[in-house]
Amino acid sequence: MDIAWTAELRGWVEDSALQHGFSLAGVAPALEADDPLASETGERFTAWVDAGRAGEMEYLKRRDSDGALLRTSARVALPWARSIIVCALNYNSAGPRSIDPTEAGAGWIARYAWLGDAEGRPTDYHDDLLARLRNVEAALRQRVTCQTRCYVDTGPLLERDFAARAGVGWIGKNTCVLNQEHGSWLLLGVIVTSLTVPAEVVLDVAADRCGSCTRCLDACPTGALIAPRQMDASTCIAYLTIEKKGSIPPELRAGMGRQVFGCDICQEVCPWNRKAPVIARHDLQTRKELVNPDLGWLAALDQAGFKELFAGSPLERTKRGRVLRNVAIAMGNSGQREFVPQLEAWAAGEDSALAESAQWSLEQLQAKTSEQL
Ligand code: B12
Ligand code: SF4
Ligand code: SF4
Repeated sequence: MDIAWTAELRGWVEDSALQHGFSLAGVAPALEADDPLASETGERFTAWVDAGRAGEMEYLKRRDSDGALLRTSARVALPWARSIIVCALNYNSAGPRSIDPTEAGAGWIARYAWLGDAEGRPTDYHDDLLARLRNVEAALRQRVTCQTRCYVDTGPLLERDFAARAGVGWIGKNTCVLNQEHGSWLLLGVIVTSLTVPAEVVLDVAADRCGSCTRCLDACPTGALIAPRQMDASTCIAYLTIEKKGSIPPELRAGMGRQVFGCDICQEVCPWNRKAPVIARHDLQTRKELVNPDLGWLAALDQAGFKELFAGSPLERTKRGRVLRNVAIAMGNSGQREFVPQLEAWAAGEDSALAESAQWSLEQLQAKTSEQL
């Protein structure tokens, strides 16, 4: 017999998530692919992939044997799925924003990658959230018999869509999940379950509170937010700096500014983040050395230095070569002539994407100097 959610079980699981360190939690139904609500999302996602918006992120384009994109419904890849527990962790810190004035020559690493443990060692949110989810999952399975699977990022499902349907927050025009109290500095983890959602259990759906605001769309330096809630990920700085292999299209480089890993701009300008609470936790600290890091310091990291600083952090997966490529572009955008020797050394090197990016940056600095003469 199918085991179903009750209002009491749902309240209990949400409390359990908070006890295990999450800031918010909720439950969303995993609807059948032909349910009108799910098919609307599925059609939107399919159109997005077909329009080339996913760039080179091949994992987003995975299909089942019938040709359906896995992410169009949780039930495509996980036919037993009936509901999704969505847990969110606030990772805001008291640190500055990338749009605040700072030293010339400082780069930017996205806020979520600043996280370290109590001793200041790098932490990857995937590991941290997964450990917390597994505790909630174990507690749930002690209480009821059901099938479960935990994911942070890696599951074949649209986490933000489920977060909105679980009442965790609404999907802002910048495509991020936003909560009225916590803003959008939230990382998501999900527990897929076989627990059904009976009609009498009313689930929360967060109301859209973006109103007439368009600050995120106006602030995006590369125009990646092509319409409210629609991103061309292939031009988003987070994609270019984290996911894109090889060379970055030259026409997008100036817009990248000083971003070395990820991009926070469309969240920093959001009025809902002005009063977002700051994470106050012993086990998740801000690694201050990663806030406004000096580009020259990042450039000087050899393989061993990179490993010491980033092993176990989200930058590890992007690897040193791609991070240096981003540093080279940020140097070109900095207007700082002091970076010329480093760029010349890279331009003469063997890594073709790095050499070509460094050459581009040398030309930017040259053009800037000519302008000033
Ligand atoms: C691929 C990916 C990216 C790509 C593409 C992002 C994108 N917007 O699609 C890139 C590399 C650019 C990226 C960037 C970032 N990412 Co990312 N990313 C993912 C990943 C792995 C898949 C997202 C995906 O499927 N995108 C495809 C698009 C089409 O789907 P979607 O973003 O979910 O968009 C849905 C809504 O827009 C919705 N929608 C559109 N219109 C409407 C209208 C209504 C009424 C409704 C209800 C819904 C709706 O439909 C879409 C499909 O359902 C998820 C984890 C996961 N498994 O879901 C993390 C995830 C979305 N990323 C996350 C984060 C933190 C980031 C960054 C902040 C990192 C950084 N600082 O650089 C930036 C934020 C950029 C931004 N403005 O979104 C978090 C988001 C948390 C949050 N609060 O929203 C996630 C959930 C990871 C996690 N586990 O916490 N990311
Ligand atoms: S993360 Fe940066 S580049 Fe991407 S949509 Fe937001 S502002 Fe634009
Ligand atoms: S900046 Fe404005 S439009 Fe964009 S997500 Fe925030 S409230 Fe919504």
